[in-house]
Amino acid sequence: MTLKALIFDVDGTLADTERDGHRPAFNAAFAELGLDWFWDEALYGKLLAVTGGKERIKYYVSDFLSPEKRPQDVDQLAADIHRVKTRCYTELVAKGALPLRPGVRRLLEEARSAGLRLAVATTTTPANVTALLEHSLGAGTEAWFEVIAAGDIVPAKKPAPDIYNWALDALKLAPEECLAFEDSGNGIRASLGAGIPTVVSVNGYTTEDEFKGALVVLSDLGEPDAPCRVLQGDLQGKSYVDVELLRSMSR
Ligand code: XBP
Ligand code: MG
Repeated sequence: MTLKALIFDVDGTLADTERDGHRPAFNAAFAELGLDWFWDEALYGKLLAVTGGKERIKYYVSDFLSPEKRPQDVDQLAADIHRVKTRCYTELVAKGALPLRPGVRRLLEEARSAGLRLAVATTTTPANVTALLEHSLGAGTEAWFEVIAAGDIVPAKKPAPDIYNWALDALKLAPEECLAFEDSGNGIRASLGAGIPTVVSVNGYTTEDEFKGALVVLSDLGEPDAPCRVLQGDLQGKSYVDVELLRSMSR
């Protein structure tokens, strides 16, 4: 089938947002709400096993807090924390704290010029996607993405394929007409679960994840003057990901 659309995950793929973005935003929300919780880098790496900020908070309460320290109404508390956290996160993004990863801007611009359709499929909250695109990619660039499938619009978050199936339905495309870009084990299980061939670019939290079935696993998408490293698969002698390579991969 002919490649028609590129579907991008957000956190860890467009930008390295978890360690220095979401994590400090969660900690700022805990402090603002008077909770003595603190998620350091190592603990946060464990908590990333669960996607979705509200779900991650509940996972922390159930699996990391001793019974006597667990709050009463966890659902309400998770919602309250998450509302504050999302404000903290979008404020952090607005300060330009989270630059795009290597190759992302170049590939997006190249894809647009080549007439490929663009979409987002992410577990994160829609407001976070808007903030990241506006402040890290540039004003008005949210319009580059025909479909933004994000957060709670589907009942089951990654690794369930729901968010990718939602994006395919909205694009009215078959999975074989698309390529997905992911950073994590949860993410690729979601994209492959929807039948979409997937390119992985790992980050500090995901290098040890399982990426069985990926087209390639890379250090990042690379730049002409900053080659990426190939961790799994074959980049056909290229040192960065471009549209020509993607077209040849999706044949
Ligand atoms: C990553 C996630 C999100 C973020 C936090 O999403 O799992 O939950 O960690 O964002 P993806 P929220 O890799 O699919 O972009 O707090 O808004 O969920
Ligand atoms: Mg991700």
